[in-house]
Amino acid sequence: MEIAVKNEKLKNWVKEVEQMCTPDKVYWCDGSKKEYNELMSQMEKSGMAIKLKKRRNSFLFRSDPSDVARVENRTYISTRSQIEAGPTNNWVAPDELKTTMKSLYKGCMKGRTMYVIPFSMGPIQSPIAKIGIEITDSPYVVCNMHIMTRVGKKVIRKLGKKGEFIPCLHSIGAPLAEGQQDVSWPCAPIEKKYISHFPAENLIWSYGSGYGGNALLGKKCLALRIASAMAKREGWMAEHMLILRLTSPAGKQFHIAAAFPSACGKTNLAMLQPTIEGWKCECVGDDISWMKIGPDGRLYAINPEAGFFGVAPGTSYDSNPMAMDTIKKNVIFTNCALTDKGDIWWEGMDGKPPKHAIDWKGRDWPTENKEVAAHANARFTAPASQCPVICPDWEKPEGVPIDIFVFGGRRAGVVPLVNEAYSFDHGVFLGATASSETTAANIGAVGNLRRDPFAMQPFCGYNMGDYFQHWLDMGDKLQDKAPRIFYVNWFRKTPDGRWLWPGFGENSRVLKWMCERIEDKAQAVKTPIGLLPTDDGLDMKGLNIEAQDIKALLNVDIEAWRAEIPDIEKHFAQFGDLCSH
Ligand code: GTP
Ligand code: SPV
Ligand code: MN
Repeated sequence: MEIAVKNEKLKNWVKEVEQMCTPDKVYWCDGSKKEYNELMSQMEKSGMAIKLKKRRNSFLFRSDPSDVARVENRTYISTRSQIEAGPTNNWVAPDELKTTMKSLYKGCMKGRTMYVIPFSMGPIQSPIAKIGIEITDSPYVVCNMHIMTRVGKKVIRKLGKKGEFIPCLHSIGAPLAEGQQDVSWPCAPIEKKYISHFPAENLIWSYGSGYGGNALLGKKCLALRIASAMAKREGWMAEHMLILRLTSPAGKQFHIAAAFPSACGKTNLAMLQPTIEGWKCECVGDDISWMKIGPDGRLYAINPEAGFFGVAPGTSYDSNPMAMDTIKKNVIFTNCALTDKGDIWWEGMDGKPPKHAIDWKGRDWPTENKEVAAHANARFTAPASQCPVICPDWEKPEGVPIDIFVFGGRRAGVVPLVNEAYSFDHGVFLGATASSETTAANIGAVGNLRRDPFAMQPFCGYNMGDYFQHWLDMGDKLQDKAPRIFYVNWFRKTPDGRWLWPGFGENSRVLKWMCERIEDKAQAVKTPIGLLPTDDGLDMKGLNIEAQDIKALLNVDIEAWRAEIPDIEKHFAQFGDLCSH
């Protein structure tokens, strides 16, 4: 990079890391197209990237089969005392963890280039934005960061001499000995992977994985785990939330921020195509929301990211046409299948499956034992600006004012399609007790029911009990300007396993009810769990759905809810006296 770096702290840190990791070369990223193209063609030559014949400037990567998702059991919140990390986080004391990791980092970039990536989370001129510097030995990470964040000289310029940044150190943990042949997806074995956070120093150290949130450190590590701890200290919010703008036929705008656990429908809802007449939806963000109280006392949200790292399987013109149109060009695909024509494919894509493809492990597909062609956590990395329904205000420095919070999860039973909290504090209870079946976004069992409070269980950078308190405090500050809170479940099933609700674009019917509620235009039924739509409360015009299904979707089964209580009590009991204040 030609621009001179004047920030001494940054120069010193880069030097220190260079001495510890001993790369062959150090390269400062400028964020240019040229840089992206050069790295891609380098990776194409080395066999790591496959250029797709059928999609302009798009590439397919196949990860090592051991490195396909986040690793919650190798993720650490290293606060001074364990109480500060709380019962839901893995904890090792900072000194001990640093000693362990330093011995791994020692010489770990041998035979590789060390890339320095200056990036901004949030539009550079936004008062809510933060600067990070990621050091990595993965060119795949550099290219993904180009799409997911704002990278380059403009960040160095903003940083100036004395500016603050969040140091994010990443290594795939696979040094190359003299003459050693590289593999196409180098990484370290699971027991050597560490995704570590030191909130007191705003510091991130990641080792051993090249995949997603483990490696693109601006995302979960900075924008959620470190940012949530900063937000608690400074009185703002960093949440695992999509942001969308809904415009009514009368032209009134509503801004909604919704928290669902990983792979539970944020990208889909963020790009929703309403099926009800006259309503319009625009996407501001699909995964993370940073929110501050504005001068008018309302809560304003920005999307700190610049791209989407979306779940590929299940994405189709039927389920999410706007995502399909977003990924026509300039996309990085990871762990998707490759068709004979030179395009990608995954389970749930429109039309018939190809007769033959190369699966995510690089084998001929179909395989003998009928495995899936794309990994369940296969992802696309695409620029947000390519989304046809990106909101014209998605990069507005001050953000958009939030009217509605939505929580939810994936529950086959018990939880109704929608209910509204009686108050902000009741909404905090709904968020705090949110539950969902686990998905392939984390390495581990899929389909296990667990509490995932505010969809932040894997992402809260401090004691979850203190985080609940922070939510209550924000409610007190916002008072009557606080967003109204709703809870949804798109994933209800019949006993024989059929979806009760069509979901996707039809979810607009539920959002419309929320808007009518806050405008005082819709009645609600009081139930022990919250306020539900009346029998004719949801707009069902043009939707072919059996009356008994609607009844089931809006049913509050008192006995089933009573049966939840012991688990809710157990959930809260784990915080008990542990809270750190
Ligand atoms: P992360 O990026 O992991 O944080 O996930 P996300 O919340 O953005 O997940 P995404 O929107 O990509 O959802 C992934 C899965 O949820 C896919 O299998 C979708 O088909 C499914 N899904 C999304 N919305 C709906 C819905 O309304 N109904 C049903 N039945 N499935 C849905
Ligand atoms: C999630 O798991 O919630 C994601 C994907 O958004 S990752 O960036 O890998 O965490
Ligand atoms: Mn996510």
